Amino acid sequence: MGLELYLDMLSQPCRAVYIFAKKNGIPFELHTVEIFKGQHLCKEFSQVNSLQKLPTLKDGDFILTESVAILIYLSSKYQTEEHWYPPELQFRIRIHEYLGWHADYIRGTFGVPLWTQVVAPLIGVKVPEEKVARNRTAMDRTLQKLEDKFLGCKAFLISQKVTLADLMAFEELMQPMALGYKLFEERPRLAAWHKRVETFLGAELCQEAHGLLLNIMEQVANKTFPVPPPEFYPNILLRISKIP
Ligand SMILES: N[C@@H](CCC(=O)N[C@@H](CS)C(=O)NCC(=O)O)C(=O)O
Repeated sequence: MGLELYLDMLSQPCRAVYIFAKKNGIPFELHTVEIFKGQHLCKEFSQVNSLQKLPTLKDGDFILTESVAILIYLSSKYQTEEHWYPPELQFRIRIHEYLGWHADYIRGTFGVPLWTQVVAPLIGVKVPEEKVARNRTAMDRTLQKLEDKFLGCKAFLISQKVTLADLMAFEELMQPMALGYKLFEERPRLAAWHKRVETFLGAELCQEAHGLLLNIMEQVANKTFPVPPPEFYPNILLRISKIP
């Protein structure tokens, strides 16, 4: 059995893995696991990944979780172009510096609007306005740091070429953008960076990867977005309760 990827295209790290594999011509079998239908909690998927998280990679008997580990595994195993994960120590370590910061500040912040605007209302929960406003402020502050500290005057976050850091950031920012958030209105440098990443990845691949997410508001309006099953409510409520 070849490479298998368990993904939900509504998830930022899943899309990063999907785009990376597609862009680099890595063949894989896709298993779609729909989180909002609670499919990641079912017995079949739990036997693959007892952590019940996506993305998950299966390569023969080898099972791997965590998007960053998966991206590094794929880049090493398939010897993708060096710019993604450059061998030079100081570039490589800058990617990890970024990804550490990303885990603390980007992840968990830019994913919040999907929970407050889409998932919470679906299960009849109203997230207090002050939390929504606080999240918007946190996004603005984080974008400022992304622009000043990481992007600076370079073409991409780490160097003049695309790396795993750009891909992870790009996908995370897609989440609120798909819900209509204008992230770059007063940030021309970040806007230009975003355009460069999109151009590098290619419009067709971006459309393919973002299709589900970009349709989300339509799905909600048409009531075709899956209403999570009750057994998934405790996870959802826990996630929502963690919004600062
Ligand atoms: N640090 C992990 C995060 C994985 C993660 O949180 N995945 C989410 C989807 S974005 C998930 O599986 N959520 C299901 C749940 O927590 O119940 C990574 O980057 O892979």
